[in-house]
Amino acid sequence: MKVLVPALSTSLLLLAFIHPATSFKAGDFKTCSQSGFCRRGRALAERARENVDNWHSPYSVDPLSLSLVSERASLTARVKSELYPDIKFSLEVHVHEDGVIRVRMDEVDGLRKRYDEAAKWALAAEPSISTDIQWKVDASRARAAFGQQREHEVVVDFKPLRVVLNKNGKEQVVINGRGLLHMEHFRNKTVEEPQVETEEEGSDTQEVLKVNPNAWFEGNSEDAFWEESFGSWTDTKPKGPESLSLDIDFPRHGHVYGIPQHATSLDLPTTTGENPFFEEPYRFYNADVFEYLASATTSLYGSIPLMHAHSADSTVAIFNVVGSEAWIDIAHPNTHSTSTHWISESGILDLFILSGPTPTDVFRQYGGLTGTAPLPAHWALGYHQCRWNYVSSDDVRGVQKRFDEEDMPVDVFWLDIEYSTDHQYMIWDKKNFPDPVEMTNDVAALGRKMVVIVDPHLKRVDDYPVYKQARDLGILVKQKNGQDDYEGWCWPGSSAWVDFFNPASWEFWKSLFKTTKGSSWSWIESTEDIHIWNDMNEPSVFNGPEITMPKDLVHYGGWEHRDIHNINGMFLPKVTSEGLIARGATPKRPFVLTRSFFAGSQRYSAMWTGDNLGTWEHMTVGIKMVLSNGIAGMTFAGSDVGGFFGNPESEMLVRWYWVGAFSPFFRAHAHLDSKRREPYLLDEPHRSTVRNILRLRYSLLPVWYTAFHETSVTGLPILRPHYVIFPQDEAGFSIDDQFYLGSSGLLVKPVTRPGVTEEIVYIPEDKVYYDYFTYQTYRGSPKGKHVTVPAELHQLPLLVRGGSIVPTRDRPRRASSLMHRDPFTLRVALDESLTAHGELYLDDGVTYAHKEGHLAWRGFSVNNAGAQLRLSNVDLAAATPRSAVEGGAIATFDRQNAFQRGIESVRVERVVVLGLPDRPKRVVVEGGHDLEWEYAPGVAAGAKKDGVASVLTIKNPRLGVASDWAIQITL
Ligand code: NBV
Repeated sequence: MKVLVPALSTSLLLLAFIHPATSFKAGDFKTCSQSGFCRRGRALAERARENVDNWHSPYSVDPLSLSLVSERASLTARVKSELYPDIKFSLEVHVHEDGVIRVRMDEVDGLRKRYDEAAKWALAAEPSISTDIQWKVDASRARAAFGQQREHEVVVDFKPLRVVLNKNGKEQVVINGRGLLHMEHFRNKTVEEPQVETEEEGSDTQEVLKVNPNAWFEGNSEDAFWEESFGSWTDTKPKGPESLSLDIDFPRHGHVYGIPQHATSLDLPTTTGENPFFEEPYRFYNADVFEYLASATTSLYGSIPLMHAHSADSTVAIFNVVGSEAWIDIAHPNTHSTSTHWISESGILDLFILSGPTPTDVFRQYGGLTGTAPLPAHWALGYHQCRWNYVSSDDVRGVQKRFDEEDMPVDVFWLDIEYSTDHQYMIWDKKNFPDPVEMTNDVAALGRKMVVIVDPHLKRVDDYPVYKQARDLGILVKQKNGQDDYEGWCWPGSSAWVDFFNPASWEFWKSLFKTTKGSSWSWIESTEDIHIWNDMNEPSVFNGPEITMPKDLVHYGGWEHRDIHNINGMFLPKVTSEGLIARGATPKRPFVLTRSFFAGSQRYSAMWTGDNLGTWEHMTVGIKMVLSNGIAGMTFAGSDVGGFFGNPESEMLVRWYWVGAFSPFFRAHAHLDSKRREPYLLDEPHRSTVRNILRLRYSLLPVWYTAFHETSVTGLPILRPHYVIFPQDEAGFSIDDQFYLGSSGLLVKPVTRPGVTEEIVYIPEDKVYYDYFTYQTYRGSPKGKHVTVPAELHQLPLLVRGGSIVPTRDRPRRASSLMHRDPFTLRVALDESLTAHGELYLDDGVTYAHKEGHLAWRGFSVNNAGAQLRLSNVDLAAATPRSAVEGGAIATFDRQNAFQRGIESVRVERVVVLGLPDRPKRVVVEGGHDLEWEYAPGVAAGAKKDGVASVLTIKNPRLGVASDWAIQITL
């Protein structure tokens, strides 16, 4: 193995001299008070608070303008502001078939147009507006009831304008209830000089300052209307003020979650009100934050404006589709209600109210709007080994060799930016990577893949074909004059960026990934085993304000960067993944990892939490961030194992592997300056522990894949926080350090502190749970219970919920692709009534044949018929074909599909039944032979006391994993 230094020197130099930050600097990014529109928004809220008795919203609906669209639950109306009687606003309220309400408001016939395309990019499809819901209108309001029992009702109050979601007559979501709605209208810059009038009174001459009559609402100054400076930067604001302030309250919900990405707890802490936890509002402004803080409301790399509001009675959500910079204040007027204030810089109001009423309903509704994460390639769920950088093709080969020598499973090797010549992505640095295709083939020969980085900044040199073509096509982001290409500074030096809002860029970008020669340049020095990592797509611009693009740059359609900043990052992975799908003769599932994202990004890519630090705090908050991203759709998520920056000591690294093994996306990564820390470099016993962790991940791949299948259909997150599974258990509402893995029944509590030997796990229900490794039982209680579980470094608190059946593949393999024909073990964790249920989803893991029904989806159940337990394996795909794939495309399911035929010989090799009350008398295959088994007596599922559970092991029952059968256990 050669260890090369030369390729790194450029980046080290750039890092030292160009990257603007050397550690997190608060001054690099704006606070609310440094951002004009946020300042104005917060000041408005402050005036309302100070003037609460006289405060009213100046906005009202003109009842005469009301129009109801026949046959559709749509209402449109004119809205007026008493502040500016000549300015017109439009309002639309639609009720969708699935219990979602859409509220849109825009300025009509204004001097300019507000950006109105955020939803176009976020939504997977245009929602269906209900046709069987009627609006009822009287002089003061319009209302429409919906839901199975018409228990929900949306009310539009006319004066002042309020939109309310009621359930059983009680307010759940109130928009503009506190009168903070303010859509700043477009105006001309001719600022009136403050006028001074001279009045004669008696003999004295008095000077009276004419007070702005709207000052009670708007304030008296035109604060940062037309220009704003930050550091050495000046943001020219050619459109003037156009921000939107909006209060959204949840009078019956004491907990709010979501609005990723921020490094905070899942249950979002307050930013205003009495004793706010944070002083700054949550900020959305996708940013490359160097060494971000482990607890802060500052922006990070992605923005998803989805917020869940939760109580023991119901869950609702709001999805405020805004693509510009935005800030959100949260307060709890009391323990059972939440007030929020959203302040965004530009764009129309386009707000979805998701009526729930359960978390599962909210996930279905949000998945219906923005789509679900599609089923990924199976290999993408394996272990990914990354570092900045593996410096040569021989380095890659050497790392692969070491994994194999140490019998450590791994699926993917990654290449960071140094594989490229002068950071011209897709152009190999031939000195160090002389044989990229052969290198990839050497990796692929052992059943593995490569992921290679492609950043969005293009080196501005004519001999870089990607740049040259983009420039010649005229698809680069433009300067504020709208004509000239924008030039910024990034890894390659002087750089340009493709404007992916321009449809002409899409085919161009997609065609780059063709591995065969065509009419234009494409990456022929790559193979279909290479997948893509998109970094720096916030976009990161080293010499730009807040390390990104100036807001007054111009994108396709004449929109300013300000309007679309938070959406921008979503396009690179979108178009890249489409390119990967299209590159071969047979479409294959792409893997793209993105750092920046917006609502809907889950349709195209996995994400990771960026440049975390190798600290316990970052390990801890990474789990919370993955949970939070997951509830907002970005469920294929993880954080860098080991921490990007720093050199974690062995204990921390091992704990981080436990965390990673229970993250949907499992990748170790390290900064250029860090010491090599591949797991085979660890000393014993840590090396063996990590080997076992990796093997555990691989043996649980059937569980992960089944969970990904479920998420692709339902939108439920892979990692499920407590409130999602136990929505009525108040004690679980703030828990974000333990979680369930899909519907598998596995409950995980990773250890994220040093020196721990045991950990307290919360069991939220009156059920028996089993230690996954030792079969020790832990009984909950109706009110929930904390139990102490061993958690030394080689151990993980991993419990199986009684009533679950967990399918695993326990043969250690060096890569997941070698497991496809491996037999299964079923771990049956009986509940007190001696029943259990589990699922297993399988398909080829690579192509889209599953969408044509080439799949196996099995349901395992134990039913208790008195003296006999019956473990059955049934076909769920045949029973509910429409739920078998994302989008419900399969109408009838062919049990003889090619995939099923291909796995006819794949067996269940072992069944382990935990918690039987007694040694069985007989174990037989229904209608067939006696089975070989052994029994270790122990604690029964229904026993009062805890101990090691009884274990029945059925050996090699020789039953097909995808065929119908039943095993009878006679007690
Ligand atoms: O491409 C280099 C790194 C990458 O390793 C990391 O994962 C990204 O988050 N990249 C950021 C740019 C440099 C950061 C200092």
